[in-house]
Amino acid sequence: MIFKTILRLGLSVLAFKSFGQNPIVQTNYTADPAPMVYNGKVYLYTSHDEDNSTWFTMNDWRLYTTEDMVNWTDHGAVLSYKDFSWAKMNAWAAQCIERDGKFYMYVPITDHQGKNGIGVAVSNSPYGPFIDPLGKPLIQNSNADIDPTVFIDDDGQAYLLWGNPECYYVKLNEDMISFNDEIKTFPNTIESFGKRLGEDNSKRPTTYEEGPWLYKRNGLYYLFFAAGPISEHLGYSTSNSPIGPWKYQGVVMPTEGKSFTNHPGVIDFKGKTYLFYHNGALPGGNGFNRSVCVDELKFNSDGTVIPMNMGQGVGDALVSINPYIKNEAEMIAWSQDVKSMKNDEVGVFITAKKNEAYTLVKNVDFRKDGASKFTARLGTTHNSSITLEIRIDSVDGELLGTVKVPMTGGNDRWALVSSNIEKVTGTHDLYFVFKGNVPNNIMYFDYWKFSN
Ligand code: FUB
Repeated sequence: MIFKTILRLGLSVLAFKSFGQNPIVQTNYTADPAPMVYNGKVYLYTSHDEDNSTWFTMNDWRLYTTEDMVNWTDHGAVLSYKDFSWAKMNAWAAQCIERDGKFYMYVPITDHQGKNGIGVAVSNSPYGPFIDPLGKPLIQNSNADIDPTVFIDDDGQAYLLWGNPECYYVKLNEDMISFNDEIKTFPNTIESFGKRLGEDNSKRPTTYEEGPWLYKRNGLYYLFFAAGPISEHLGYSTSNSPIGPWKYQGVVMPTEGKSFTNHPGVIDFKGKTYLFYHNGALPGGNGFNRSVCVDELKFNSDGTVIPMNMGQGVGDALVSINPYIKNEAEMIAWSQDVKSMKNDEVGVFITAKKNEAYTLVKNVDFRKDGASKFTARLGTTHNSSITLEIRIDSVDGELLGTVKVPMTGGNDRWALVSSNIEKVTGTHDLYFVFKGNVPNNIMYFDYWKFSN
């Protein structure tokens, strides 16, 4: 008993100092990260590569949220190109911004005539529903109308920037869905965006390629972008104004990670700056099956960026998880062989695809009093022995309890199951391990909660 307590104490200390986990979403392929900070939370909007894509097959935009930068809750698709009456396809890189309690999502899509354009959809909540107020593109300037980034300066002026192979910009009106100003292009000079190397650069003289992201720090404006040649790296330029003139500053992140595109998104959150990007690092990953990652972005004292490589992700959670409230099964720090899905019955839930699939929730604080009971909403279509194991600190760590999953018959039918467990106190990483000797779709899992 004493040995067990010492072991647990040691493991619970280890749980505080842990390694990060990139890519941050494993339950779907995600790309083109667009993080937004609102009311103490990060809202991460992503585009979505459909499974087994061999081209940019992308139909909707998904949302993930976190308060601790480690456990990400999946809210499923919050907008689709189908929500725009004029759109035919291509839900590519988007960005959402808040103004006066409303949320504006700028999206590139292709219309029924095959022309690209940038639409806007508006919601009263960051979770949607988002509605297209215009019924037509906000911007239809050229076929280069992709990859919008939106930024509101301290004086209240909003700017929309976008484009490949040039970067366009326009000042938005206060309503965020119209503009009076002329659309302009940043001069595509070597001084602004750096000399493009290694290929015929007569058409694309600079490194600027696509995916602009406007960001301000200590009065200096940064334009991060995906840069060429060929397989993309991330570069950046700076200016004293959000509309240039820009001065090229160099590479932020070199080309790496099994995807020929990359795409930056930068935010400040709880005292640190984070760079979101994508690669092809998940199993089955490549240039059309991409995954969003995040690492801390650091600066020199003169404001220049310290170049970085794709990293491990954020290691230490910024706050702990409270196990005594209803927690969604789709709040995940890491997972294996799990897919997230959504239906009208329960919203977003997860499906364990294979025997020994698991999810990890980091930094769960059971406090001094501890927990001795576990409750979860579950289901399976199999009537053989399907179980959910509750373990701490590693996937084969101490077993707190095993729950038998009742056969409910489908993911539209669920059972609430409670079970006594070994008492657990203190802070731990929590693993849910799904077991069953059936070929696929072992079980469904909607939410969980501990009690004492
Ligand atoms: O995701 C489709 C396209 O790939 C985006 O628009 C580009 O930024 C690149 O990431």
